[in-house]
Amino acid sequence: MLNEAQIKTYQNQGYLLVEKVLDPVETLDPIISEYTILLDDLVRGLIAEGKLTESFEGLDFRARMTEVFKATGETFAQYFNLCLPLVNVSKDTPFWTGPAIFNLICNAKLLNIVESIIGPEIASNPVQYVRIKPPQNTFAKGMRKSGLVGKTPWHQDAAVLPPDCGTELITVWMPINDADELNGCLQFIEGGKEHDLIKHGFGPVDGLEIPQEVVSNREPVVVPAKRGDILLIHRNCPHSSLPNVSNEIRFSLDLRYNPSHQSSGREIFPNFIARSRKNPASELRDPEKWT
Ligand SMILES: O=C(O)CCC(=O)C(=O)O
Repeated sequence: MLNEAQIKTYQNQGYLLVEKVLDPVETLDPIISEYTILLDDLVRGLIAEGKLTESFEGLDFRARMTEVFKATGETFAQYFNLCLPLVNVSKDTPFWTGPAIFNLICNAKLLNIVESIIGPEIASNPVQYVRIKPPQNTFAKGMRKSGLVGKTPWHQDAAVLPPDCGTELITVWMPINDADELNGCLQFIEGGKEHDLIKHGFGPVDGLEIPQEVVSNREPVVVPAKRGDILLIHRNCPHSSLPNVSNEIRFSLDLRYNPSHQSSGREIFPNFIARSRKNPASELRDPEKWT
């Protein structure tokens, strides 16, 4: 659980870096293994389609993924994502809901920390994403660089939910590889409680974003995070990411939770009970049912 000082810091800043929460080998490596299998399938398919001539076998996940980005100029954002898109979903729309991701969503250490903020009845919120961000210099010309693959624009997470849903959404963001200033870690505008929902405009890339003039007079705090660390983000805390100007991918997950008596704010997708102290039998424990 978080201690009182950490909770206060979260409330004052609007975000909190909690270091060394997850065991990288036990918890994050299984995710890389799952994504390695996915990448294998992708590469096989691309070779069969003639979009790739080399399989880049023998490279680790990050290096191989980087080579595939470079060779194809495609981002495969939906292929790797754990969430369906909001529009144009068909039977064939790809997404990935493997057991390692499910186990992470239900990880007891994560849920203990989330419980410190939103209480013991916790639903996994379906607004959550995998982001595998290629180096900026591998983007093909004219490619749509949404926040799933490019720099994420300034926004508050509450802005993606209906304004009247009242959901006490909390974001748990975690790097699968270390995130730093070079490969596009997150940055924040401090003052969690002071912010109401800022009127977002429609940006060219991701749709909703806070207009530049609203944030340009505030000094953002850049927050690198290492494998195993997590970042808690209050739904009203303005944040964005830096661009990935390194030579390798930046791989992260942003999971979300809300008190389970509240609406998820995205009712078209199912959510599930990740923790219930009142009724533990209601917790979902089967990754296949989640899928
Ligand atoms: O990972 C990123 O680049 C952005 C994450 C983010 O903005 C979020 O989780 O709300």
